[in-house]
Amino acid sequence: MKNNDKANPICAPDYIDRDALRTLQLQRLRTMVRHAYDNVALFRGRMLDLGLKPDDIRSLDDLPKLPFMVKKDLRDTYPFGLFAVPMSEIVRLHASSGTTGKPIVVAYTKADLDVWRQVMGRSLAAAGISRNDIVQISYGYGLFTGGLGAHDGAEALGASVVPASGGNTRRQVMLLRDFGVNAICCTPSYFLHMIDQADTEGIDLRELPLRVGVFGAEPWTQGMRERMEQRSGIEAFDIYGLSEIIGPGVAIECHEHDGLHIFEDYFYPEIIDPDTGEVLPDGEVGELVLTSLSKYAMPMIRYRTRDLTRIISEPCACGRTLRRIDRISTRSDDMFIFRGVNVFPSQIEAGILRVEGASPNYRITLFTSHGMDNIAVEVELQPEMYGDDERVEELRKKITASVESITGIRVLFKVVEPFSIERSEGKAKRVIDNRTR
Ligand code: DLL
Repeated sequence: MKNNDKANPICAPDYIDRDALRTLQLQRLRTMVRHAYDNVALFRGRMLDLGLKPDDIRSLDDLPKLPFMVKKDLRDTYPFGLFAVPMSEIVRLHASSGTTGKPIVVAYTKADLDVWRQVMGRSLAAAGISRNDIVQISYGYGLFTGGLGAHDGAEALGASVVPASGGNTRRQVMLLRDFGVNAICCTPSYFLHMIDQADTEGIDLRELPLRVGVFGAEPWTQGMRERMEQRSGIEAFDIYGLSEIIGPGVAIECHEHDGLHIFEDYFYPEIIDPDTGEVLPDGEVGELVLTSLSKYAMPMIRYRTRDLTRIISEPCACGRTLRRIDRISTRSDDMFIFRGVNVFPSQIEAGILRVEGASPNYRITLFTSHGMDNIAVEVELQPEMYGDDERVEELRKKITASVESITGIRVLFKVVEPFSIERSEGKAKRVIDNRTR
């Protein structure tokens, strides 16, 4: 059902008049800049270096004057160096493991948790979830923000929450069926795993009351959406967020599925040229920079996310006044350079899934041979094709051509046995880099 959330008071800010929104944003921004300046040494030092005082921020157009924050700032001040309130005010800590070394640590005051609960509640409402639904949360609970973030949002909506966490996929499928679950929140790769598990047990998810999936924490393509929706009968919603800013609930798709609405009353988006730091106009693709407009434990001002997208400012048919971002198909960190060509794993996924009969389970390995970079991509066979060598070879050729047409590079494809690629229960690791440099 479309726009069924308009009547829900929790969603009122999604339809705020844009002038009123800008007034609210400026007021919150000024409070945050003052709070960070007074309480975070790193931020104050950078402001002083630039000769800036909090009162110099008089309009939203002054935002680009402020210094950027980056992930390294969190690592350099590990664990608590960016906290802006005393520990007695902090009621929750989360951490994200990242790729190397120490995790980054994030913190919340009671007021911060209220904001998070609200934006996650609004997110789930935008996906058509209400107090009448049973919601299974299969993001990992713990230091990862996915589990508890989605949990609190679903509870705020008054839905019946099944806190399944990740793992034990057989039990997940059992819960989906036995509890008559209506909505599931997990990574898209984990949902694929559940679909496979259900298949193995002869359970057709399309026959269950399951109707909505809220998927995020990793990039996924339109092709992946189609596969999942077709095999499970659900409507899939893309949800975006990151620990540094709050966790899940920064942006979500509405029923139009044409970009993700950013909760701009709490998160101010900018797009910059990743090389020069210059702010780009709406519509142009670049790095997403976010400012948290109400985050007291750890204010993040002009935080460079490394995620590439563009801002869509045209009005959405759903009636929300919040601007949208395009699906985050990629992180600048995930890009690899292959023989001089920039390649994103999502391009390879898109190429594979354009081919009918290709499975969405794949793994990319980069390796060096005779001093040259090589890419090998393994794609699983659909069980029904197993043993039919002619069809398998035809599939391999089609995938090779499809990926070449998108990326411009010729990739070595290997079709492997069904279920031979390790399944993910959280964020999938799609690329293994064995190159020697
Ligand atoms: O992944 C928060 C989250 C949990 C979002 C559950 C959505 C659902 P981190 O572990 O800090 O936090 O990872 C954040 O994951 O900068 C993106 O690169 C990526 N990411 C998150 N959501 C999406 C998405 C959580 N919908 C990093 N599409 C971000 C693409 C995403 N990438």
